[in-house]
Amino acid sequence: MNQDFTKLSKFLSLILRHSPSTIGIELEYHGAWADTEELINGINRTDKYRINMKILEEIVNSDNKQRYSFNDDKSKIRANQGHSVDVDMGFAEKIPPEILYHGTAERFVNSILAEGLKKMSRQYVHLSCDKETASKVGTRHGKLHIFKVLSGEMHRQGYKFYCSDNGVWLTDCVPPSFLE
Ligand code: HQG
Repeated sequence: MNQDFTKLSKFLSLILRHSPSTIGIELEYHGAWADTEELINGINRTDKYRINMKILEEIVNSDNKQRYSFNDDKSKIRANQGHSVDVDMGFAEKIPPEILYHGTAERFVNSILAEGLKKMSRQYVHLSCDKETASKVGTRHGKLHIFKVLSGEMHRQGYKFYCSDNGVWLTDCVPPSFLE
């Protein structure tokens, strides 16, 4: 993806996860879908970016984390995870692997050990199935620390887990006793 597409993709994340009103659109509550045409028109109205269906398709297809999806006829588009707005993605509960990982910054470690992992501004706590992904997530925040999450044990004790279409594991919270 070239530089302009990276910026445009970040802007798409802002709209489709956090702030659709930035371009004067709304997301459907069920499924978090935006109308593709409204999205394109809304982005073009900002005068910051020029976008059309071809560019949007290229961003969706080339995104390194497969962050976005179209519906079947491409009349709607959404982010696969990461929302802070109140939407229902309709995720089905799924049995997690025995261990998941959470990458974060060292400066958050004491607070996390005391309070557990909280969803902060998002709808869920985000967990990764491999250390490499967790390290990329954590490095965004500062000096990396990776927590091992005893997800299998959490699940046996009744905690619910979901997995987004792009493979991010989600749960409501991780109490300190399930962190290593
Ligand atoms: C931390 C990216 C103090 C938590 C990634 C994290 C992900 C606490 C930060 C997705 C805490 C929240 C989400 C506590 C949690 N005390 N700090 N009790 N509990 N935290 O960005 O997981 O690239 O909302 O460790 O790939 O970093 O944007 O969550 O550091 O999947 O597509 O609070 O965002 O996806 O930060 O990242 P975030 P995250 P994209």
